[in-house]
Amino acid sequence: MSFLEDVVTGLSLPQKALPPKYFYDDAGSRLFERICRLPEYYLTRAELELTRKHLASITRFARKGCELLEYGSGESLKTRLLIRALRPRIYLPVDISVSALEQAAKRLVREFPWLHVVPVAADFSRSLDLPAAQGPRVAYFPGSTIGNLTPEEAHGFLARGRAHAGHMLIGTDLKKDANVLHAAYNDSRGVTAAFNLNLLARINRDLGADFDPRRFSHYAFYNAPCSRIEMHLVSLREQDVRIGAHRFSFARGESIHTENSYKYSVEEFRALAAAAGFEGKKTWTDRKGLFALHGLTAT
Ligand code: AVI
Repeated sequence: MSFLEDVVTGLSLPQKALPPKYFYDDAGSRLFERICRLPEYYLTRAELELTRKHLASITRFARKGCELLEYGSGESLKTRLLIRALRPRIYLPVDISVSALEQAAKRLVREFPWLHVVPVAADFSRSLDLPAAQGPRVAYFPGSTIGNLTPEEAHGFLARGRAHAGHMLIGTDLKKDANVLHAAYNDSRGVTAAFNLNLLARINRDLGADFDPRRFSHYAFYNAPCSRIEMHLVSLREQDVRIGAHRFSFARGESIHTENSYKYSVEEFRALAAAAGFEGKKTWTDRKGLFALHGLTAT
């Protein structure tokens, strides 16, 4: 489906919704980088800390000289740590954005001249066409990005991944005090709010819509029964918005659901992985028990 089709379909639902993958235009990607450095957004730091701390054990699990597949363009510090430790035979970053892939690949080759990078431009939420593996392949999916999928989508992603890799390293955010979660998605500097509202600016620019972002506000809360942070954009008044030939009416207080961010206990994520054909062999966590990296093996 095209961006327009996704937007029109999402805004026609009884609970209006937009797919979170559209957050990441240039401005959105920059805002996300700022989120990762915020004091309240513990996820990135906790995952980096646990990767540093357990690098030797992670390397033993993934095995030196493996083929390393990464869902994402491989821009992160964690990826560099893994590449240095694993010395993969080949590194396959998978990303929708060709320019992000090219830039990341160039930087990586500059830093690791011995590295054989094979970028794959594709949407990893669908099936992937990958070069055949020549040896053991490990798929790396850091950052709790799997938490932005519903558990059903995460199951589908893992089950499809079985065809690509016998081992997986998956980062998931752990369940914790709802106040800590609330602060991480309602930062005091308003960067997460800007990230959420940028979606409307992108729809205006790319689809010629007439959203007034000042008439919407960022709203994020922890939905405990569903174990997820929900992000919404709430209409501050009754209003109509045009997108090309389409018109959407908003009641005052009505929201667009823009993102879910699921939080899993170690046992819950292992059960999800088991149902998709992977055994949870290892779980590494940071000192404070905020974040987990799972080492999975296909059964
Ligand atoms: C990319 N993803 C794991 C982030 C998360 O925490 O769910 C996206 C994000 N949304 C708001 N802040 C960060």
